[in-house]
Amino acid sequence: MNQRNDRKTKGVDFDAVIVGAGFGGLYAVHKLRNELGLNVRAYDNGDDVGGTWYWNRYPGALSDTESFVYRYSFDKDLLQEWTWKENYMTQPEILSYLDHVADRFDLRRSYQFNTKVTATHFNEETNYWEVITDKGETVTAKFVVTGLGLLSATNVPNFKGRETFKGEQYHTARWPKSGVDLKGKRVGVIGTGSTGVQVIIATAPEAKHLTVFQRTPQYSVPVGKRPQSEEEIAEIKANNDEIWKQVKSSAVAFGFEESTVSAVSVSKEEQERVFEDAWNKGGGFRFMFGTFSDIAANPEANEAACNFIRKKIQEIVKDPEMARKLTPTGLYAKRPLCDNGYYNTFNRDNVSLVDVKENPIVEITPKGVRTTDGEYDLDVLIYATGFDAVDGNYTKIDIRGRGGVTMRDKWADGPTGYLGMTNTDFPNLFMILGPNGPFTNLPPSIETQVEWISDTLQCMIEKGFSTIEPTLEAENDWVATCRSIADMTLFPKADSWIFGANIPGKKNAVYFYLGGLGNYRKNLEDAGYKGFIFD
Ligand code: N01
Repeated sequence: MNQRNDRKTKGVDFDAVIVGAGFGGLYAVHKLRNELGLNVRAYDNGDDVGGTWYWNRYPGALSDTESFVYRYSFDKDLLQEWTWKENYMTQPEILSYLDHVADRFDLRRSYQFNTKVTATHFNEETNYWEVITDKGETVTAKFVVTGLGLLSATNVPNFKGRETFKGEQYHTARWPKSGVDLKGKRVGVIGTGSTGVQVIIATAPEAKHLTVFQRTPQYSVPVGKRPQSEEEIAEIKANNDEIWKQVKSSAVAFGFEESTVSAVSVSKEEQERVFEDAWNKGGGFRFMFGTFSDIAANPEANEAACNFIRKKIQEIVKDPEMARKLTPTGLYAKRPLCDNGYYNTFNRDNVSLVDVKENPIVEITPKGVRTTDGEYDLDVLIYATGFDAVDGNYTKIDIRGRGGVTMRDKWADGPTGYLGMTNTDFPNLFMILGPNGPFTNLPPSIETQVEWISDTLQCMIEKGFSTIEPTLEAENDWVATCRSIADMTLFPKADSWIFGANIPGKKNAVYFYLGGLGNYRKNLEDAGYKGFIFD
């Protein structure tokens, strides 16, 4: 990086605008304002902090990452003072953690809540971004940092007659703050992904009757939620340095050692023993990555894991027809699910399962859901139908870079992001969890990216640069790297949001760097600022 002293500083409202008040946005405010001393304005559409955990208030919402690593690691005192009760945290607990972080670092005063950023345009004359909100305000900033989350643009399938339903209907990620009374009601849930599984388990004991509309069954293993004793927590806190060192050098960053043993190198009995042990310990990522090294890469190893889970489903679910419908037949190659009694829920008398692949949904009626085999009367309909992930959060905003090029156009063939954070033609725009970033337990990846962004800004300020932008060549190379890593796994072979396959008409692309957090961090270190142009 060469020294430059003609940095343009006049007439700008803020050094940086930060969008989002989840894990990413909050940490960015802390780093940029509290540590770098920048003049920062932050926005969030919600009326308070929380991001994903602000919006996803549906019953049963739980992090599927263990409590001790579902947090920030940047502050040793914060790690010591904040505590938890169980090895997994529910949505209200995570929200209160983020609330505490916001108070502790005085982050709220930089936020304008209840405000949507609707557009942001780069002005090539000034090298500033103009940021426009739904409150009619336009501000200018040298840098824009987006912490929009991976999963914030909700997907509500365009079923015929949706607006005619006379009962209540909610997407899980737009659950009312005041809650929804499901007691004694006829409830329907569409969708059986991570969210569906959680909401189904929590709703069944409340509802008079629960009808689950399932299109594709998924493999799920027990989460293994349990109380943690004060001694266990004290031991974790005493070992934080080693824990976070391990997390940041691991692949999935879930706080366990990934296996280096191939499933196909051991006997069937040994496979069974290892799977059983992981089933009893709990955790979806632990089952997929902690048992054997090749479950997500080798079809034979994958099939061994599938068979183990299929057998468990058959053992748990008493009604054979229900068990058949719940048993997946395809690969175990989506983001792995875990649950707190999912299959057992289908042994309840008040729960029924409708296979909407066999009998597709025809329409939503004033009374409920009509499939090709009949009408299901409902009081409440819950859409656990997922998200227009990753780029869906960005293309809702009118983002324009050099020459007025829009992000929507740039990403017409699938979204891209050099190192998962930056884009050619969009100088000084940093995306936390942008396309082609790491696919892991998210807080440690978020910290990694925010720290890189903050270091980069500091470096630019010290050297007097006004813009940073990746070269197209560097961006293309990174996307090719992400593609070749993805192709070494089975993930692209299963239809899921990870490759954009869940949204009709969405381009199937590589949305993530699947090389793991340790390797991602090494890439950032090794790259230095190779592939970037500074001006
Ligand atoms: O969304 P999904 P999700 N007709 O896209 C079905 C994170 N998360 O919200 O599989 C009928 O996985 C769809 O069916 P199919 C986590 O990263 C984390 O559940 O496409 N059904 C599927 O069953 C996760 O991976 C936690 O055939 C339709 C479901 O809706 C990510 O969020 C908790 C349909 C959508 O599943 C997304 O999970 C919850 C239609 N037209 C979520 N359209 C944690 O624990 C869609 N479906 C941290």
